[in-house]
Amino acid sequence: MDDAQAFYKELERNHLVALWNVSANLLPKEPRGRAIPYLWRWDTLLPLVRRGGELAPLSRGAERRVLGFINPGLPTRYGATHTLWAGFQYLLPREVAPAHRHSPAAIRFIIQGDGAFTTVDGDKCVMSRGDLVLTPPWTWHDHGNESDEPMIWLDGLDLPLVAEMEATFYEPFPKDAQRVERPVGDSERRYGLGQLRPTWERSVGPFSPLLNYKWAPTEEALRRLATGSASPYDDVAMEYINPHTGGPLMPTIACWIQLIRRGLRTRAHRHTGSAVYLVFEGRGQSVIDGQRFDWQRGDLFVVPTWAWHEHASADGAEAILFSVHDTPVMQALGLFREQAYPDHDGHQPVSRVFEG
Ligand code: 1HN
Repeated sequence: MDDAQAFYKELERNHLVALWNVSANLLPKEPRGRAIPYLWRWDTLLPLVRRGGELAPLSRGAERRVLGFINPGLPTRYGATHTLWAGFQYLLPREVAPAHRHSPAAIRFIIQGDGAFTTVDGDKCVMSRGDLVLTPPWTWHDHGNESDEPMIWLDGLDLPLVAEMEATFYEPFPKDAQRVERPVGDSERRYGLGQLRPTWERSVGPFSPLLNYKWAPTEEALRRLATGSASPYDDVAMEYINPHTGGPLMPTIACWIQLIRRGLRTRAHRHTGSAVYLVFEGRGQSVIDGQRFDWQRGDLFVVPTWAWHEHASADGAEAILFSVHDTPVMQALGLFREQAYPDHDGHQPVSRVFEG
């Protein structure tokens, strides 16, 4: 063994590294995400969700019937992207998913059904298709289904990020369901119209005090905005806001609702931060890093960090996308960057079509 080899061996034994050997890995020219663009089809998901309903009863220890999306580039991370958990949750008529709380933040976006609820710190939020319900960190939450139909919703959590920060806490509630201690939909009563807020209320932490963003006003806002010009990269895209600040819903999670108008094709851009998209209505396609993903109602796809992406609705059809983003983290840490696709009028050449 020559001197140099002996030196590097000794470094290893002492848990040291020579920066000059690894600096290219530590400082790549630009982010090299391991998460890959991917899509899961509703037609594949629905039968699996239903089989879960037949096979897996809810109990303490198995408190949620959720199929989680695992990014194939990150098989051990339990996330749809490196920062975001996404899953489809299934709740049968008269079932209760027992109350608990945790430090990861969660959102639910209702895909199917009408008449289940989530109680968040004693505030009963009634859920119907298109509603967005928040459970900020460390709030007690249980779900119940008082309707005669199974409910399906998208869960989005900052779980992989919080795990990486080694800040995960969890606690079960002593009973299955919380007592409803306030008028049903209390946060909607106080904040639900969006353009006004009670003068005497102060924000409690950096979380939105509105816990249920109902579909009707969401769609109305989208339709109003759709009558004029919109974003070249996202068309008619709106962010759900914290009524105290006008900022994102939570420090780690932003949510968007987005209309891609009939026959419209956006330009490509890329930015730091990853996102999970649910196709709420319609059909279309996205090109992500040169790969085309054709999608329709109920499909879910992911855009990893720093990936070029552009969206289009199918000929003759509009599309509505709901999405969950980690961009507030990038913004808060001064790491947000954005770049427009420079060539071909802002459109990527398509080199592959996703088959799944
Ligand atoms: C969770 O608590 C819920 O409360 C849903 O409905 C999905 C995924 C990972 C960890 C906790 C819920 C979850 C979760």
